[in-house]
Amino acid sequence: MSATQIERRGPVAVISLVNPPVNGLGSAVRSGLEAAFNELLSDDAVTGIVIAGAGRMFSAGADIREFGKAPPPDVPNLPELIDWLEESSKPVVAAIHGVAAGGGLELALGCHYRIAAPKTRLGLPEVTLGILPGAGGTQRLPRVAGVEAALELIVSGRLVSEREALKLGIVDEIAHGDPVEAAVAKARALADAGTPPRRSSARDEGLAAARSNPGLFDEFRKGMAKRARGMNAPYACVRCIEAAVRLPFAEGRHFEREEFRRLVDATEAKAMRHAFFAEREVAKIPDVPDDTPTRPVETAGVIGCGTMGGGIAMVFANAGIPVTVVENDSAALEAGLAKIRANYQATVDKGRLAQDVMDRRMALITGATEFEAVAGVDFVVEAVFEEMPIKKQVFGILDRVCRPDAILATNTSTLDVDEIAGATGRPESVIGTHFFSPANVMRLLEVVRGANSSAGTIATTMGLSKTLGKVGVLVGVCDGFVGNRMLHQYLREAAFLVEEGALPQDVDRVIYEFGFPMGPFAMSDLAGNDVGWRIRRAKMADHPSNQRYSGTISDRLCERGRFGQKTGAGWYRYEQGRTPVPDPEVEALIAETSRELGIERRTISDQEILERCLYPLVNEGAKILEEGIALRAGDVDVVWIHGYGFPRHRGGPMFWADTVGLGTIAAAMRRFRDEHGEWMAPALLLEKLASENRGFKDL
Ligand code: TC6
Repeated sequence: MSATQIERRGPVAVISLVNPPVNGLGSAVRSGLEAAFNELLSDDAVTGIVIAGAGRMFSAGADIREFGKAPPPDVPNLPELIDWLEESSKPVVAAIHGVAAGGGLELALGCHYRIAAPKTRLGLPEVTLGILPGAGGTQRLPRVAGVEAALELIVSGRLVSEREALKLGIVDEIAHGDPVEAAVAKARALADAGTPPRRSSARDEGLAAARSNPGLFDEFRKGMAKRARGMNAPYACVRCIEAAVRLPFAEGRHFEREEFRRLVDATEAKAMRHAFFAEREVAKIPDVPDDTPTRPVETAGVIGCGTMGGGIAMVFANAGIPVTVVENDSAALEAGLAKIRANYQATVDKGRLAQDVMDRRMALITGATEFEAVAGVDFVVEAVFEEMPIKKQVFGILDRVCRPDAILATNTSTLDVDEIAGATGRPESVIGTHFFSPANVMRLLEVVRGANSSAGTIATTMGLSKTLGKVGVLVGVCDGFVGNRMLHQYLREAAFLVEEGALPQDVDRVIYEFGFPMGPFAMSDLAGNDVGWRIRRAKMADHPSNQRYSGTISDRLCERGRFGQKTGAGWYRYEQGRTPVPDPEVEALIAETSRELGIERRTISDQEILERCLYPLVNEGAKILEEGIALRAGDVDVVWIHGYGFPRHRGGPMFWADTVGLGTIAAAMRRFRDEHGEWMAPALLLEKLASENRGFKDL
């Protein structure tokens, strides 16, 4: 089937893009458009043209899979096609439904008039792929919607609703019936009236305000500096919009093209493309085919209404799934429900949630103090204390009271899912769902596959994660699963660096500059240092006496009540809210501890900080792949991007490791092992790939 189709409706021709699932504007579509324009622009019987998308949407833009590959000969590029279309003397109308993103919206901006269906999302998200709207988007959008709106939309990559697009002038009309029919009628009316085509490239009104406000761009750059640190694409977007104001259209388009070319093959764009595809690949599980029968999840239960349980209940309610929360007694239940209400209320107060939406969500949450209340639900998540005997007891009860086909999930972050499943007579229906805190905010969900979890249980849980708006990543059973197991390496080395000579603020600065939202010490202060303290004390007996202990300073901080932000002091002091302030008392404690441990403090370079924190983390990722705990290197990357703030523009730890070179990392790990101890020994997989000159991407 051709990638474009032409249908004549009287004197108006409708060109449909036909490239499922998202009508990506790949070479076949572009060839089809070229042939269609050739045919229709020279056909005197055609007085107007409509461009529409077949299937679910108008178009999700350029075919991302084609980036980095040479296009086949004789296929026109998208910017040229759009310019050609815009030049048409016949009216061209876009009939937009579903999504018009990236090149899809750029194509529509090349049309003379745009009609959108209700529930359409439009935008230029190229920046999220490390590139810019290189098919005229940075030149046409500011002319159509104004410079300030264009800056905000292009630099954030945000998609807007058709209503917001109408307000911004991006679409001209919202269709209440079939958008194609409305577009055909419009094209016909424009042709009949002989209205000259209104070309976005020739519009000037959107640029006028910026011309009289030359400081606008510097101001905008200042505002985005924090969010865009370490990235090139957002700045290139701004430069192009600046060029739109400064230069005639054709020169601006040329400028945009050059900037686009520089970005598209750079590591930043490759990393973000990798992240885009890895986020979608996580849903594919080799031994759980797409057609595995799943069971519908229409009702849910959550056992435990503490911080995690309450957050998980909100996740279900936010997705419109009625959820019953069970607590031990009515006091705990009331406290848990009150916390949920307060959480929603805070969002309403910030203007980010409508009161009636909050009310509807609260109405979906029912409290109970008896397990029987979840007897009829489809999916139960247990979120009680992290202690095996309690978990086993809860699962024993759930097994007894819940319907035989219900799925029983545990939110454990450290315990053995198989042992928990063993407390039931239905281990095939037991699975781990490791939510990250705050559960209603964090997008990552580690779905922990037990030895006996059935394909149906896995498929249902992975499908549910999508319904819940989460990125579900399937992982195997081991201590800490994927994320926390790797985190342990990172936190341990950060602590050692401080014992050896760095200060918390040095380590945090290096990690922040690398692109994480915060460094390990600021993060520990946010999460609460007492959490790790409790775990360390519980595991103290297991700590090998010949292995260096990383908790000394943190233990001492906790002994002084320095639990972090919540006590106003931790690794830092917190005088005004959440801003960490380096504390001489902590520095004295650190110096004293180093002395006691017999460590002579030394100057530690930023490069060493980065390598010591991140290479062992990558090394653990290699072990995780070796053991089959994660299915693919990309899955590990998705865990770290969505659960721990690993900078997306670096593609996740495994992708980043490939860009550093596995030979370099393996050599550094060998050196660390020799200097520090066996725990730093390179993983076999890392050594193997390095010796073969391959990367994780080649697995
Ligand atoms: C651009 O336009 C640059 C222009 C300048 C040029 C000079 N290309 O996300 P889903 C695949 S850059 C290729 O699950 P949804 C996706 O991998 C582009 N493939 O669907 C998946 O494949 P799988 C700017 C694409 O309904 C399948 O389609 N545009 C593309 O949840 C379904 O995708 C964007 O950044 C693509 N452009 O969400 C928009 N898009 O089944 C990117 C999707 O083999 N796309 N696929 O795994 C999206 O944000 C979303 O796909 C969506 C639909 C919101 C359009």
